[in-house]
Amino acid sequence: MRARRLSRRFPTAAAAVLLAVTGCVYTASASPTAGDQRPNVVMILADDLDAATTPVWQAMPRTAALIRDRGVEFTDSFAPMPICCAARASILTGEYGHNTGVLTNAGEVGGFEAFRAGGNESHTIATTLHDAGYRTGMAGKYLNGLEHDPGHIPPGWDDWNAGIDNFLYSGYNYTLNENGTRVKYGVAPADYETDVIRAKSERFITDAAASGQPFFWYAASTSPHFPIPPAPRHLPSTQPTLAPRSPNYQEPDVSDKPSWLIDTADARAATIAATNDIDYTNRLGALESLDEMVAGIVETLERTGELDNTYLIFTSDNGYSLGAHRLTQKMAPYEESMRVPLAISGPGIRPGRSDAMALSIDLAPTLYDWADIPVPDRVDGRSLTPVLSGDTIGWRTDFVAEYGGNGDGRNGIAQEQIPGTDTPIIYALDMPSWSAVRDRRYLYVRWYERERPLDQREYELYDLWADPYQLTNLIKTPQGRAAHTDIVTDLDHRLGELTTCAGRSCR
Ligand SMILES: [Ca+2]
Ligand SMILES: [Ca+2]
Repeated sequence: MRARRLSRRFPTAAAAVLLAVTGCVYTASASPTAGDQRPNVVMILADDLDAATTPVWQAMPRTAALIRDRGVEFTDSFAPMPICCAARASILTGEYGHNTGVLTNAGEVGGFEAFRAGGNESHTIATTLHDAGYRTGMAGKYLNGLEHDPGHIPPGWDDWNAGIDNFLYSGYNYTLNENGTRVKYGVAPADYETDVIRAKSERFITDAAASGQPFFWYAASTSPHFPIPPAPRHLPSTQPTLAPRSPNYQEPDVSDKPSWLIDTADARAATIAATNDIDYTNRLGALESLDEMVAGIVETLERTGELDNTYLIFTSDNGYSLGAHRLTQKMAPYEESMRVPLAISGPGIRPGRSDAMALSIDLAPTLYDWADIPVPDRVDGRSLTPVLSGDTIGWRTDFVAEYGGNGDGRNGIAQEQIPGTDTPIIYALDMPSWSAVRDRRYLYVRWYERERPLDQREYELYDLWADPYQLTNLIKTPQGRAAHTDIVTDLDHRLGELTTCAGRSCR
């Protein structure tokens, strides 16, 4: 298998010699055998855990020690579709939102139903690995909107434990579809969501290890997504903590921002003042059980003798704004929404850090590479395996990011109730749709993609070298636009290319 992986990277005489010497070429098979030595994969997905403001590794010291320090930490990892459902759709398929058709959580370009209607369920990481002989399983959050068809079990999953109502976000009182049986959890400490997912993770790994079949496990707690509280055992130690006051916290001058943000800035600032620090405190507390879950998973892999043959991924579906630019939640093209933690450890990976641009669409092809499955043409992402071994030659230097907005003509100032809560009623402010291109130096955003004709869009340009906190949109004024004509022309052209890319043309 090692030889095969090398051969993909060095399709030369050297690989042929290696193959001749080892005689080891793995052929993917739909009928697993006890001698199947392909590596296992465990992917642990946090929900709304940003990498820009929250000190993730300090908050999760076990995860830092057990995955990050044993593997590669990606310091420039991004969620190009920075909202739960769109992000998860891209993780499951390795495709950008314009190709999955899922650009937000609900509506015609969002949610589980858009994902299924677009035919995506026939080619996910689950179907691909399952068809290649892997035992596959998941527990936790699948895609927003699954509650509309709670009995549905997507193809490819051997062990299915998905939340089928929005109580999952509260950590209690939720129902899981456990392989066709609806199991309601209550409000006892033992019902706490992250702990239940931990137990299911440990059971799956134990059973799969005993079977000798290579496995893929997807642990998807909603922690630290609002409003999940800390586990009961962590409540006493969860002390009120102020969210970090980054230079863009409650950005005083938003006159450079698009009109929807200017129009709602006061209401947004008031919301942040009322909720942000409480939210941050809860998030830190909730991360403790997530950190313990990671430790439990690694211990189980060690106990079953599988750790040395298992790749571990820790990341988040999207980032989160803790008051940056007067924004809560995610969905924005700014750093807080798009930057996610990513650490990967496993066989052959030497500890280190990488500033290569890693995207959530890269996870699926990386898994396929590990499992010796050819990456399908339709996949937009790139396998991270060269980067994981230190080879970044020819790696991407830009990507497209996309958000579908609420899409109902409300011009981005609509309010929605946060799922999983009844009292108090807390509202989150949505925003219009956008497309953006992000390269090493610039962020270029086109707003109102679905709400307005092209000649009425609004634009932003940030020079991240000079303005890492995105405080000054360089093209808000006519003078600014005149001074940046060339770079805008280039970035606008690139945006046009990437918003219509597919498969190889995205890579
Ligand atoms: Ca999320
Ligand atoms: Ca500003």
